[in-house]
Amino acid sequence: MHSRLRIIQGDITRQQVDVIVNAANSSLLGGGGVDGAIHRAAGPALLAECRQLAASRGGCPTGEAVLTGAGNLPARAVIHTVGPVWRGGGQGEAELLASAYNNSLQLAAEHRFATIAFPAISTGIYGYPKAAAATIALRTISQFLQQHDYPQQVWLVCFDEESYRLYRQHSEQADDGG
Ligand code: AR6
Repeated sequence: MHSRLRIIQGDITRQQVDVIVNAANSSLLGGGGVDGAIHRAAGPALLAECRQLAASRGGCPTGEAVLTGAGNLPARAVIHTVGPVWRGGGQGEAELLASAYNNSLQLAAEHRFATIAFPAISTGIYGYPKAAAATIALRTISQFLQQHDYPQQVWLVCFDEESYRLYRQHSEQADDGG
């Protein structure tokens, strides 16, 4: 695993980083899971900004990412990305999940954010198998870090113990060349 990548367990809304990533949906108008938690913690200013973006650009396609302010969150900004809904793996899900990570990292690099925190995109309501998603997240982030100076630190924030253990396990396998 890349030395600028860290895996932690916790609540992404509480992380003291420059920017946190939201696992949003294409409407950008909020939802459950981490999206709901981020909107609750950020307050109404975030939803107002998302509504404006939704109206001006018609939301956010799967695999892409948009930037907003962070309302009451400790972070300075939020990147909203849309992961794929799992439909069995034959609908381009892996490429779309990698794009969600890549486009979020690209946006963070463009804005020179030093630190960014990601949730495990698509692994909740969207049903992406956690182990497969962990492999893609770790590989995509590591490759990006090899090629870019920004962001300087990436945190993968696992909400539950099971995800945390799985991500740790996969990062160790990657270190072993597996
Ligand atoms: N901090 C970190 N991770 C969290 C938190 C939190 N506070 N809360 C949940 N997770 P999900 P998706 C984890 O369902 O699968 C929404 O309705 C959770 O355990 O939030 O991409 C959107 O509007 C899981 O591992 O996102 C979309 O409609 C991971 O975050 C849809 O859900 C992602 O789970 C997106 O589904």
